[in-house]
Amino acid sequence: MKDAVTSLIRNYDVSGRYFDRAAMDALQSYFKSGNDRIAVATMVTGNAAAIVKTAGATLFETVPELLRPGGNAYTTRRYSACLRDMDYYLRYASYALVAGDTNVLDERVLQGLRETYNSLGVPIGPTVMGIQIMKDVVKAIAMEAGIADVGFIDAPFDHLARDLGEKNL
Ligand SMILES: CCC1=C(C)/C(=C/C2=NC(=C\c3[nH]c(/C=C4\NC(=O)[C@H](C)[C@H]4CC)c(C)c3CCC(=O)O)/C(CCC(=O)O)=C2C)NC1=O
Repeated sequence: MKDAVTSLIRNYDVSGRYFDRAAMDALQSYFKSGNDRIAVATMVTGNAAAIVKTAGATLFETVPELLRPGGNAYTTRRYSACLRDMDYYLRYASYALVAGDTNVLDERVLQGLRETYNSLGVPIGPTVMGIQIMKDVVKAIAMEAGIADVGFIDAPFDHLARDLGEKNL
């Protein structure tokens, strides 16, 4: 598992280079955003159930077929599995936010996921939509809490969405 610092070290070590200006800038930007990253992770931890619930409600409002007979989230078991998956995405996104790196998502979440989803008929489009909705909810909470630049929150959610979405094409 990698984070912003170990990724950078690895990249420079591969070619036997000392850290240069670009590396120092990257490190500085990571450490400068450190307090905000931890603050957002704390907010996610404290509001995880509510975030998943809100995002799930919005998703099912937008794509009501999911909950109808024939829909993939139809039946209590599959509905719960869907919300559980959203909770996985949120929790791992909070790890990636703190790490400043999306590697944890590749290793712990995305590996083999598309195959599993395809074999169970879990639709990718609405899953990606659910991830994007959670991103918006987390950003709104962070903005409300006074975090000036919430742009760094995009990365883990976009990584999940992109990886799931693209590979399905
Ligand atoms: C931590 C890493 C990790 C992930 C990501 C994960 C996902 C995951 N989601 C699954 C199922 C599922 N996932 C969904 C999700 C949805 N259905 C929809 O219509 C919605 C679009 C969507 C919710 C947003 C559903 C309904 C199932 C059950 C499908 C079935 O059994 O028929 C399964 C199959 C096994 C099971 O049911 O538990 C896995 C492995 N498991 C993991 O360990």
